[in-house]
Amino acid sequence: MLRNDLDAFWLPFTPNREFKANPRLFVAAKGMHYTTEDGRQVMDGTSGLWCCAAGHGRPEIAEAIGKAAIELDYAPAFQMAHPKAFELATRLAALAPGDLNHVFFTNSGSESVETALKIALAYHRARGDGARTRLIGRERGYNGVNFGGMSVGGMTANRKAYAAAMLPGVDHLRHTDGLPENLFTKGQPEHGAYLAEDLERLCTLHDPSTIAAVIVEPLAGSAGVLLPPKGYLQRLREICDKHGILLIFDEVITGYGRLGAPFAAQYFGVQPDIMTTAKAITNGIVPMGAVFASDKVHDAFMTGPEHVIELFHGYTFTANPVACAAALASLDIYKTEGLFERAAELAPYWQEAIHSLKGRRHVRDIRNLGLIGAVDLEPIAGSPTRRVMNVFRTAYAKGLLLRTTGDIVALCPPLIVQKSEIDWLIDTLGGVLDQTD
Ligand code: PXG
Ligand code: PLP
Repeated sequence: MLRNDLDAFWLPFTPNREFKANPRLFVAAKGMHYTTEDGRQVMDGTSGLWCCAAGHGRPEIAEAIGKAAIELDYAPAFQMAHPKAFELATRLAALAPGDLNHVFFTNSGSESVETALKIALAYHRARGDGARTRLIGRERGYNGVNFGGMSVGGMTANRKAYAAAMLPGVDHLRHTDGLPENLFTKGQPEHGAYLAEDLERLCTLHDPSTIAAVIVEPLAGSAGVLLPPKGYLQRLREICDKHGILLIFDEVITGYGRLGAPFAAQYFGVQPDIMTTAKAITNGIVPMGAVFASDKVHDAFMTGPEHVIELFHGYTFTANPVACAAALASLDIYKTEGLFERAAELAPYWQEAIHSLKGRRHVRDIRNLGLIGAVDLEPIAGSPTRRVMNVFRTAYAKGLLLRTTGDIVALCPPLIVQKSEIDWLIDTLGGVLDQTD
């Protein structure tokens, strides 16, 4: 490949010069595997980027997309609509917990987060409580990369170059990772529900009447699979209720079966007021996101004169017909193949498999929930992420795609994974750890 061919594409979240000196290209994908440019099979340990729950190359979705594109290529969603948008919103609302009955479509997780934050602010204003302008996020939270999500997010590297452009009036809860008493816990950690009291502290500092919403990932994926301690999310919900604050769950990773329930809200039994999703809504095949709002939130907007727009927000590609078709076909697969139930059934096997890596070289913690796992490595002193990148490259050479963040290996295989494939994945990773300095 000519160097010129690689020049124009500026890769996201990638060291471009290093990558272009030694590029990794996929040219096809089917089931659990990618095919590389040089014809190798690579097992997808990460469902793309947490997207491809039903595995790759699903003809049902591709056919639905093709049919939709021929039938109705594009329809505006401002002042117009098309039937599939309503069908999909109704299907999604039925799948969502409690009374999250209203769906606003976006094109990514980042847009879903911006939408949720704007709905939260506008909700309070619509109720005559417009002094509630503060947003509370969490350290090490990943809520996408646009200005709102970056501001409420807590990923230092994603924030530092834009310090002057953060939203005003944002504060952060502490994260829930790293309590020594929780190391190597199988499943949800026992200790640390008290960390939710941070929200009371921020309420005392700012006065709760100034706080519009709290946004957290029920399980933080991107920062390295940080689990909520037992009782933590319940306590956040109680404090929000006490003070009239909206609770937003960012379910961009946890949505659509990853934990063995449709959404993490159902898995943990905690009801948010607003929920953001994307990624697996279309099995990753075309971009789409969906924000869910409760009856209370939605209905607060439906009070003024009926000819006036209630929410000044939306995207050109909101409810794009082809994306709607892809999402409907994906939901069909999830349902007919019982993939959410399958994830729940496989979770104990996955848990034992990943925890079998305890005691291997460099491993300082292992975490898991549903079909998510993380192997947390001791960094090389003075050279953070170098070791995990070596693990990543060696695994890739052996035919296993991992995802890394900090010095953490994150794993989230497609929900179609077989037990024998879990065994191979864990064996391969163990071997790679043994041979990595
Ligand atoms: N919220 C959460 C919780 C996410 O995980 C976003 C918002 C933003 O979504 P978009 O579609 O705008 O990227 C995300 C995205 C990783 C990884 O390796 C995670 C994400 C994206 C890319 C890589 O963990 N999460
Ligand atoms: N899974 C998916 C993807 C769905 O869309 C639905 C319902 O719409 C369900 C599960 C729940 O299925 P059932 O109503 O058959 O219990």
